Amino acid sequence: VFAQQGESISINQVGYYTQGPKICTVVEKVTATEFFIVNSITHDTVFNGRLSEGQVSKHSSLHTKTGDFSRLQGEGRFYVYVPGVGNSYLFNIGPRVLAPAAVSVLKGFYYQRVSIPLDSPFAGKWARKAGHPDDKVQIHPSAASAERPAGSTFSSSGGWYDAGDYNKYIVNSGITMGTLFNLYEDFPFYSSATQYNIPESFNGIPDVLDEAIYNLRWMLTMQDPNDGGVYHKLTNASFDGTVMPGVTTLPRYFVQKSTAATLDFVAVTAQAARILSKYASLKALGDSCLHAALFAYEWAEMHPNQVYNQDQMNQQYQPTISTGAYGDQHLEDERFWATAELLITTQHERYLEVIQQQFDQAVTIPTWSNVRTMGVLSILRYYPQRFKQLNKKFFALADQYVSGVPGNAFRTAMGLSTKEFNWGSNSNAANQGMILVAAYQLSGKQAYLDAALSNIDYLLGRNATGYCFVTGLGTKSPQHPHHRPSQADGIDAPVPGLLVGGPNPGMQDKCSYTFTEPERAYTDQWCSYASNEIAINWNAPIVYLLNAVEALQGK
Ligand code: 9MR
Repeated sequence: VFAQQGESISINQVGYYTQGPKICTVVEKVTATEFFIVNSITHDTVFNGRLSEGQVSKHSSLHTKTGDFSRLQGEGRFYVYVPGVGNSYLFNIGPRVLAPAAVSVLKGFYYQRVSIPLDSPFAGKWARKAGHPDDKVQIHPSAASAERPAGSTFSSSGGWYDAGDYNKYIVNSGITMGTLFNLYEDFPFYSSATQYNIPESFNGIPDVLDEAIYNLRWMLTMQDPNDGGVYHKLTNASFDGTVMPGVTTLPRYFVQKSTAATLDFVAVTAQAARILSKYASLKALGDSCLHAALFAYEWAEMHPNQVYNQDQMNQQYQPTISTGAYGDQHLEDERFWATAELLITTQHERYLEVIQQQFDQAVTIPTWSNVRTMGVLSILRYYPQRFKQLNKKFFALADQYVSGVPGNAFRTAMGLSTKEFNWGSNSNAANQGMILVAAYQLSGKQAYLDAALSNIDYLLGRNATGYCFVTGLGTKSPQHPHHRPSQADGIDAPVPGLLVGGPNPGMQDKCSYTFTEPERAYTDQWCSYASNEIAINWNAPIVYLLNAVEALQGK
């Protein structure tokens, strides 16, 4: 009876807040009408409840029933028992139940650091040598200028590896940094009080900023000091093999400048400038960030439409580059975000003219290619009442997410539309959570926070795959992420604290998937870069979300 089974009952495998909503999902066509919550140590049945009517999920053929045990407020470790089905995995109930998970996902960034060794006091068994030094990066012919001819080399050390590969992409760094900075700006007190055991802990600066600064210093080196433009990426010509960081010594290149990268860079450095200036020891860096932002903005004004088109570039220049493109034809959203951050940091109202034109556009989920909502979030943070139209558009999106929860087979905001199940779908769930937290902060309405928590439940196991999608957390989590260090390090457990991409019916990697329906198209295999890779822009919103809800518990 007490055997652990798990598979047919989906739960948040980490845990539920004592005072929060608590839901489990039976993922099977069952006749059972009741469920029980059992204490895993005493085996006392501490709660019994009725299962909902069965339903078929919108995004697969799965039949589900829902059990709501929100009224159970005891603390401890429990499992769900459903007669005729079995037991769920174990989960906790407690007041700060997500704190370790919140720490773990931020620590995930530390493990992505490129040019310094990860020492065992911080990295534990995943300690490793420094990765790519990137001290002699070549100007690719596509990026050549009179001052910086092709083949000339410059240092561009540090930063985070983007994902399971070993390249560094400004566009994707942009949204990632903005998201981490948002955590700091929304919860400065919590951020200052929370430590993650990184080398800079105890230096008087919040760890989340220390971590972000490691990447910020790299980003600054991606700006051409001669004209202010920013290189789109720093990359190998083609992806490295499955080796540890720092093993390969193939040439690394700065490729052509792009408007998207430059505007993302503006947004990040402008936001950094106002944050860092609060700390005496960071004031100098903050000043440099502001200068860099203004210089980059000038470049972007002079080059409003320099799209990064890798295929076109490859027809013109050698060596051809086959790594992640992060190409983006639509630059109005980058312009909006960059200008919004400049407005807030400098208070120059002339920036307002640029962004005001977009205030009545629909607010959408942030992605690396559409960062407009990053600007919206910052504006709402600093001017919560000033632009009514923008508020209206913002809440329209948050309300949509809330309204989707009751009908969803897993009672999550994730899954309003099947389109959300795309490459990196888990970042959609996390970014929706970030929007919902902001809606809660602005309105004080509990429904937004509850919906945000529902997406945490989704990411940590209450979903159609039964996986807790963060490495190292829960009972059943990815063991074979498409993450070169995890695959090459000879350690069984993958590097912890990393959110995998998640269900993606596109299945572009051509791995063999057991299930192919939108919400189930996930496979825990190394080959699956389209569903099982990790990436900094996916980790950042779960860092935001888990830390935000922890911060709100303390209130
Ligand atoms: O996250 C990116 C996704 O939106 C794209 O559809 C996909 C294909 O272009 O690329 C993803 O980003 C990858 C990047 O190109 C290279 N590093 C790994 C990233 C995550 O898979």
